Amino acid sequence: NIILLINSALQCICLNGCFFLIYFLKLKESTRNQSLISFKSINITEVLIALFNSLFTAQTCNLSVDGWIACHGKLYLFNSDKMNWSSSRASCVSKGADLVTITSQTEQDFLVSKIKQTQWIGLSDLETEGHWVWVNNQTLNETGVQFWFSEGPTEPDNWKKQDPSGEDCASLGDSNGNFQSWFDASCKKKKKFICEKKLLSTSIFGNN
Ligand SMILES: *[C@@H]1O[C@H](CO)[C@@H](O)[C@H](O)[C@H]1NC(C)=O
Ligand SMILES: *[C@@H]1O[C@H](CO)[C@@H](O)[C@H](O)[C@H]1NC(C)=O
Ligand SMILES: *[C@@H]1O[C@H](CO)[C@@H](O)[C@H](O)[C@H]1NC(C)=O
Ligand SMILES: *[C@@H]1O[C@H](CO)[C@@H](O)[C@H](O)[C@H]1NC(C)=O
Ligand SMILES: *[C@@H]1O[C@H](CO)[C@@H](O)[C@H](O)[C@H]1NC(C)=O
Ligand SMILES: [Ca+2]
Ligand SMILES: [Ca+2]
Repeated sequence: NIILLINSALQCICLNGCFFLIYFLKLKESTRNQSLISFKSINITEVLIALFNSLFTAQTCNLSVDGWIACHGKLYLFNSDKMNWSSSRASCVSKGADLVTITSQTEQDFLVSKIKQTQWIGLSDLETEGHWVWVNNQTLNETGVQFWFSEGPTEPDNWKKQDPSGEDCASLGDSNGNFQSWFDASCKKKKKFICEKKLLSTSIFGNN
């Protein structure tokens, strides 16, 4: 895990215009000039913080860590296996993650830019029909953003023609190429899915 992290940090440094190299060169230069900063004063904690900051603030959001894409302090995995919603969630959990929660326009735009097919997200109304809850138990009111399909027949519609038990799981995109919006679908359907985990909690302080 640490090696992956260092790898991604190095990748990040390069993509960020080698700010770090500059940082070190400046440091060396100032040592030569006998300024206040001496080589002794390098604080490894601060160096690490700077590394991770550069990883977080990466604007490209396409830095890959062992298949996971780093973006604003989170890691996303776009799974190409197709599973039903609960198996998709279990697969994410087995990787120390969970299905993705979408909590901002920025996050929605990032995910939309990455997909070419419908994907399960971590939103369902399995417990109470019509009451949509994220896998972290946050409601749509709490997160303050929602991107249900609203052109033509609006979603969620709990459509019962295919599955009489209705539609209790949410996907980003449908099979008709509407990747900008959310749709409710039968939880039994097999779809690709997106996992999400926090970068810091798993990589630095993590249990694995
Ligand atoms: C290194 O930097 C951290 C964060 O700024 C600080 O808490 C810590 O005391 C510093 N350590 C040393 C040895 O200066
Ligand atoms: C990252 O994404 C940007 C725009 O989406 C693209 O121009 C760039 O080539 C990508 N970089 C890598 C390393 O994939
Ligand atoms: C969400 O709620 C369920 C049941 O109420 C609980 O088992 C679970 O631990 C909660 N999850 C989180 C992330 O709080
Ligand atoms: C969300 O907020 C709206 C408007 O404030 C309210 O009518 C609705 O009952 C709330 N829904 C939930 C699930 O709390
Ligand atoms: C999801 O798929 C798993 C594995 O194939 C199966 O055991 C489970 O019953 C399915 N659940 C639903 C709701 O379709
Ligand atoms: Ca439903
Ligand atoms: Ca629907």
